[in-house]
Amino acid sequence: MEQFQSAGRRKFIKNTAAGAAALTLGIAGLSSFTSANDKEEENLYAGPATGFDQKPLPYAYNALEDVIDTMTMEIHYSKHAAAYSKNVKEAAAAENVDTGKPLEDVLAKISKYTSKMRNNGGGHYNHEMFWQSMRPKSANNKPSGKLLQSLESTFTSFAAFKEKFSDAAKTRFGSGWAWLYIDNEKILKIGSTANQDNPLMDISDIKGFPLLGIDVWEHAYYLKYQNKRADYVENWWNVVNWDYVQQRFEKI
Ligand code: MN3
Repeated sequence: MEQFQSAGRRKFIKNTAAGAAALTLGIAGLSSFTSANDKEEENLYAGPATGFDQKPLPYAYNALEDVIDTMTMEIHYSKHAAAYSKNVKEAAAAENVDTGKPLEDVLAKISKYTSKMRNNGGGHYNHEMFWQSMRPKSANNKPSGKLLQSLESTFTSFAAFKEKFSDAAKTRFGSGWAWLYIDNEKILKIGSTANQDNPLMDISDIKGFPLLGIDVWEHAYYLKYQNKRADYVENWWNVVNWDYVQQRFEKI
């Protein structure tokens, strides 16, 4: 294993298929190649990595109609989010970023890039995650298993977790996101960020791996809810895809 523990070897691994596979496997896979000194490199990945292109929406524009109206979903996905993807690729071309590599690599060092990269890289990552983290409304929608246990032990109950997360979403001033994330000590935390920042960014006040985020920009809810952000947040719980959140949780 000696050879795997040098910085040179790590760089080599990151640039090969084995390195890509290690990233895709997440921490468990990556840690088998790395030493205790590599924590900084390990702690932000829970693959599969995010690309720079927009993935197809995993449901129809009208699939969340009770909670998010069709027109909002269509404009949000095909205009707002599409623009973030287009613009982050422009920024990548201008700033010599290889778009074949994970977007997470850029976000972790976003202080070294332009505000165009920060706003659009964050915007693209956040929305790619947001679409996956929702699904059509179901009754009694809640997590299960280890994720539920962890939420209950950290926040005392699932209801208390929801209340705290909702408060973060409702009180974020102006445009931004509220997050459930795991910090670098592996503790579940709730927080919010302005604009398109997220906990992966080195410039963020809250740092860690995001498990669940809600978009509280007015473009996410204004057509249906107008100024009533609290109603949007309350309804949104009905469409959270807890299976997806659980997948992210299990990979970190
Ligand atoms: Mn948005």
